Amino acid sequence: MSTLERDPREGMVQVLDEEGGVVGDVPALDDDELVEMYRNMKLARHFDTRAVSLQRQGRMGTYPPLSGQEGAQVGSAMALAEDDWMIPSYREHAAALVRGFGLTRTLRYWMGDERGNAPPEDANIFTVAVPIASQIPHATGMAWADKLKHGGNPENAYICYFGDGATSQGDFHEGLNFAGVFDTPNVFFCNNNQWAISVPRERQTASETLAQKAVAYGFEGVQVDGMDPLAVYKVTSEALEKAKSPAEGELRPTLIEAVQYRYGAHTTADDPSVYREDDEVERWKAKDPIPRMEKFLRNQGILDDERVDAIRESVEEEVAAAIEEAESSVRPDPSTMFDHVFEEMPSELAEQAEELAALREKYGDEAFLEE
Ligand SMILES: Cc1ncc(C[n+]2csc(CCOP(=O)(O)OP(=O)(O)O)c2C)c(N)n1
Ligand SMILES: [Mg+2]
Repeated sequence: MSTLERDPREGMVQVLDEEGGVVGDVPALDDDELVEMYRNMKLARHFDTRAVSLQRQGRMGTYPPLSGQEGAQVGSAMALAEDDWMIPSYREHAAALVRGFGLTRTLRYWMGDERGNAPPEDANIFTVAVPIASQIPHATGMAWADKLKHGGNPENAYICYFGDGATSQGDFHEGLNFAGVFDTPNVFFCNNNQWAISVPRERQTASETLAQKAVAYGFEGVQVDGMDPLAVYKVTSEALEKAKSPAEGELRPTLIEAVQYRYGAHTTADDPSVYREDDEVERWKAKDPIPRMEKFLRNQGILDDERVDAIRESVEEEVAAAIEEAESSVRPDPSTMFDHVFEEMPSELAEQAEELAALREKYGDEAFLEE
């Protein structure tokens, strides 16, 4: 039986327990792919630590940390076929790097450089979405377009990421409702990290699970341990497969609720110590996806001290190179901030652009720089 055919209130799908022991069916990945999964999570964790530190040093404007969420992001992104599409929120740097949206781009974006918001031509990934849940109807629309273009048989699947807080937005309802009615090839991937800034999961909805919201839209909803990358990979693979080739009588869309935790602040502009207790964070750290995967790989004889050290070193080098590249590129001209908002610039924005140009002319750019 597929892991999707369960009651969405039945509990989380798991493959690894918190000690890295096997408690479910291990998905069919070869040793190299398993090591790649581990390395991607290590890369994301190290990147995250460095990015927070860059922001604290004034080398980056703001940044939304992802530590704790690597298992959900890497496990799901690795399940995508090359031509499938990823529609992210603003915290999916780890999923994005798996999709070919490199770390340098992510750094540039959070350094205020719009060039960092341009996906590479050959990577099927959409731009970062900051307005909560706005990407969900976009993802449904993209999937529906694929279906219409191919005579009712869509070629690709469309995975859309959003948070627990996003499930309270109208766009969530509209996107999922439409997907059910038009039977679009979507995977709705909810990163339930327990908090929407300072609003806890239990203040978000009286529903027992977020996964069960799928029942009302007529398709499957499943809860997965989001800190178990193998369980996430397995559930996401099945959902992507169903999106493209459903069985007779089955609807294409799935809602996945990946239960996990954000260890850090919502963004570097937030202070979580005012709304949550440290022991809550410590309790979730005991479920950390990285040591869990490492123990599993060591038990299987796939990783040893030497390989672990080599991975750590290569990850550190890769992140250092991305930072070097992002910081060494010429900073964009401030006037470009008006360029990519609308196809045709509305008059208020044109006025603001002119005002900025006049001020620069009058005082010189030096006057705008901080000491
Ligand atoms: C439409 C909209 N309303 C409010 C905000 C401000 N805001 C930014 S992030 C956030 C919380 C989102 O929480 P969640 O969906 O759980 O995602 P997470 O940040 O935890 O990944 C809010 C309210 C916004 N960006 N967009
Ligand atoms: Mg959240």
